[in-house]
Amino acid sequence: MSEKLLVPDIGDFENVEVIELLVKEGQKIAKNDPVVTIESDKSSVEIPSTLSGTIETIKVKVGDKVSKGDLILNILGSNEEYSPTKTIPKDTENLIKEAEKSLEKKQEQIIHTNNIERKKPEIIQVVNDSDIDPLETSEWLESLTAVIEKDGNQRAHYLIKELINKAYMEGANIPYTQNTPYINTIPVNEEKKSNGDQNIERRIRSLIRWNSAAMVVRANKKFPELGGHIGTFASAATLYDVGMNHFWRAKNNKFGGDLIYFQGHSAPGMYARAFLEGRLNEKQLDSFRQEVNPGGLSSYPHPWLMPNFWQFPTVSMGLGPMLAIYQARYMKYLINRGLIKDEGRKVWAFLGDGEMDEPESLGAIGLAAREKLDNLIFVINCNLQRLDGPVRGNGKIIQELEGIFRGAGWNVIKVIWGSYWDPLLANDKTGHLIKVMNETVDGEYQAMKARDGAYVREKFFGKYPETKELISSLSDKDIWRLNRGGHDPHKVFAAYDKASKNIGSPTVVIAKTIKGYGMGKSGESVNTTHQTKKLDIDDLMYYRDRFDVPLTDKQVQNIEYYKPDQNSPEIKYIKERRLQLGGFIPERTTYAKPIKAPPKNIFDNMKESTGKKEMSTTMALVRMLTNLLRDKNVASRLVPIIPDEARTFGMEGFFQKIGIYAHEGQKYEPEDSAQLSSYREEKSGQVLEEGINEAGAMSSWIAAGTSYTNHDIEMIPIYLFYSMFGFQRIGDFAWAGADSQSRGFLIGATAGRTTLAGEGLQHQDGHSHLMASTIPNCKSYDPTFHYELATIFREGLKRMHEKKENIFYYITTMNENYPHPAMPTEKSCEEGILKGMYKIKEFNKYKKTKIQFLGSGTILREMIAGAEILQKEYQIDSEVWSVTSFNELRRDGLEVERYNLLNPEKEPKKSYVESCLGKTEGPILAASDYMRMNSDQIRPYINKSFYSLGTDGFGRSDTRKNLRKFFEVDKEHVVAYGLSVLAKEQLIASKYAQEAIKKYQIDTTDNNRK
Ligand SMILES: Cc1ncc(C[n+]2csc(CCOP(=O)(O)OP(=O)(O)O)c2C)c(N)n1
Ligand SMILES: [Mg+2]
Repeated sequence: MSEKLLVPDIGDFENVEVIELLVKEGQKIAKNDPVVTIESDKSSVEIPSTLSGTIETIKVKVGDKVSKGDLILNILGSNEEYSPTKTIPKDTENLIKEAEKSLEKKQEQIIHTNNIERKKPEIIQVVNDSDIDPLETSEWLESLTAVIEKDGNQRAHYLIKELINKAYMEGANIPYTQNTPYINTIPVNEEKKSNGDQNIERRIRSLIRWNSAAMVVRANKKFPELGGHIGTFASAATLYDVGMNHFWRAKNNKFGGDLIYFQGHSAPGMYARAFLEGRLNEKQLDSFRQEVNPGGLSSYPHPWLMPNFWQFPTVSMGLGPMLAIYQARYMKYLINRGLIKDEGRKVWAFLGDGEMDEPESLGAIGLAAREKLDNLIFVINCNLQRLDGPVRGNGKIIQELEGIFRGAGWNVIKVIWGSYWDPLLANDKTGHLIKVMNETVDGEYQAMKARDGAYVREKFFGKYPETKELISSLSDKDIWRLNRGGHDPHKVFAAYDKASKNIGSPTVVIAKTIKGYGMGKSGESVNTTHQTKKLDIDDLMYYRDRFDVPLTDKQVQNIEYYKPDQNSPEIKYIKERRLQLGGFIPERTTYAKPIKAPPKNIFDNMKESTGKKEMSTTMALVRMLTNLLRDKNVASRLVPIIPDEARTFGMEGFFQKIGIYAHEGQKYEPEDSAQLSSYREEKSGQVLEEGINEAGAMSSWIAAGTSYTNHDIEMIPIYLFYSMFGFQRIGDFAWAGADSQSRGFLIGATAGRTTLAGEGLQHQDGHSHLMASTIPNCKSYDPTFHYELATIFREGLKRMHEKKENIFYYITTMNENYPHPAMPTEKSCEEGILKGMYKIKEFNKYKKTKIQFLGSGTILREMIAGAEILQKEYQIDSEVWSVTSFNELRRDGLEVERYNLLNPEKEPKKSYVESCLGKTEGPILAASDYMRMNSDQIRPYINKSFYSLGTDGFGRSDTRKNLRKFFEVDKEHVVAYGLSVLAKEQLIASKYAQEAIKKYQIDTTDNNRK
């Protein structure tokens, strides 16, 4: 039976152009196969078939304008199929009225229920399954009522709080409150015991401690400028060791591996362990922070510099927490999309308590809870100190963090006190010990650990007679031994065990430690601990004795490393543990298969002229992405990432086509469900719609861009953002992404200082390319025409995802609509586009005077228009060059210049710029929609007079025309400046320039464009 396929509801658009027919008459198609692509002035979208069958007749052709309800084609389908004509609500008005009526009814009901007279509250006998003694319950409730009546709510609140605290201390599962007392979350009787050999683990830990400190001290003895940290790892050694010995599973051919974000400046500890494991040798340890010669160890975790070792750059504080959250989320995304198996892998992130002050550190914790990231564990090392002093001198960072994380919906595990405190807490019958613990602020806790047992006896236990009494039988030494939770392997083990078994929410382990633990007077718990990188002999002796490191005095004096024999129980143990856990950590490997780049002709439609049809490069990009989604190798690997701007960029068609990732699917019917671009959320959705969160979007981009190593699957992230809110906002993440060797595309959309017209100062980007140029492995391009964009994009896919080059692309696209010419047929054009410039037009009529124009982005069109005027009105010839990347041209220039200077006797090489412009006639005038510095970059590589125009200064809102006039990058300025340049070069009389300046009413005063 013949059915009609009509244009569905396409939102607010009418008369939308058909730009592609994706099917032929006689062709068999399945339901949901796209049949045509339509394009409004803002976006293009495919219309899917609503039934399967054979296409009978196609009723539209490319170029037709269609609106909702128009007939697209007839299809011969079966009767059972859903008829497309039925997909459009016939009588929307009636539907709305019906819906409104039913709402009215509901409201009436609500009002009615509200009118029901409320009874006075009375004590209700609780009768349910969990109440084993209702009588007792009612007695408790009666007592409470009596308290409220007699002493008021405050008193009742106090009593409830005391009851909860008491229940908590007895190990009861208490209801949610923001804060719990200042004691461990896991009661002693619920602590899971480690089956590790504690003695041997302590010995191993001591050696790691020693070697890690020795590495820093030796480096600084040789070169005091190198720096490094001892105190941080000293405080965190147990936190790492327990993970390494018992929890963190490495990647191997059977398992994908847990992902560990190490705290940046604890790196020496990781090297020291790798030394014992036999992965690093003494020579390498001695090259700590000396990376210029091969084999040196990076100061901090830098995958770029140690590509087989480090996985995640973390030392710029605040990035690690966000990257870890989005990594965990991305892992679930890959699982939910069926791209990797769910193997119960975890993401662990180690953070400093000072680091938690970075807005980024806490900025995404809500997302982690919302998305139920139970594959994520934060460990916050609360040594109560940062660089200058206490993290919270007058407060309690652990309690503060507990409240914040608990409030956000995290599972919080506090590890405050070590096992030596257990008997004291058990004997604290009056609750005074907990009272002192709660009352003491971090500044005091820190000061106590910088002193001794006698001080603690007086200042801490001395506060109340009850607490004084509690420790009366303990010596000062015993008191000093009362350890903090983060230094007690039993407590840490129990916490990690619980954390890794938690289901339904992310976990944060908040561990209390001592900064510079074991460093004694040289740097334990003192404000200067963070900076301590030199230890004198006495300090080293103390450190050795403190941890029983088996070194002689002489060896200590030489600051020797200590590594037991290969067959020693320690080395055997450490290796055996890692073998059990699947291999070494950290380690960076990749087994991802390349993605075959799409065929060369995939973007062929971008090589043809658009005729009179106008479109923006942003639209061209969206068209290209639509094409890519039809390529079977690429389609599933694309990860479109958008921070709430899909509609701005005309990408809303993607919502329906590939869905928005939502870990719980879509629990509601979207308001626009009848429309073609309906907001469709799905568990296996492909688009990462990040909301207004550029840092989060960038974190997702990095997670996807490093999929090839962290998940052994090559993915193609493409993050589209408002170009002004790109590098400027997330520059540090971009740097970390580069360090991580992320592969993918960053698209600075609505780019250009004068191209984004009305939005004004904070929106108009005139410098993102300069920022991009600061990142060594970032290739940035500012294309004007669709074929340039297509050439660059395909090359990017090939280089990054097929050839696996560790580079990434930054491409600006614009929102200005204009016609696009056909791609020039010269073979050199493609090479030129990729290298950074090619000749796009030549005006050669008069053969008298010539000028070279170099234009980039939309300003290239102003230059072409200016060149036309110059020929027509002034008989001046010109050559116009499209510069797709001043950054790439500069990089080439730098390399060639260096070669020529260092090879003075060899035939000099030519920079690409010189090979293009060396033999041309006339001076050069370059312009872009960015600051002059953008085009000025290539000035040194041209042996000719060079002038540039650009958009220096603050942007402001106005029309494109006015803005280009104001910033002096419109065609009139191109003409006037062009003439002036020629006059200055004495190629024409200056009166022509003067006349043009007058004619175009160019402001010659200092108009102060700031
Ligand atoms: C964004 C950023 N700002 C500043 C620093 C310099 N810095 C390195 S460590 C540190 C103090 C860290 O304190 P904390 O997070 O408590 O770590 P701890 O060493 O105490 O474990 C600072 C300020 C940095 N690495 N990154
Ligand atoms: Mg700290």
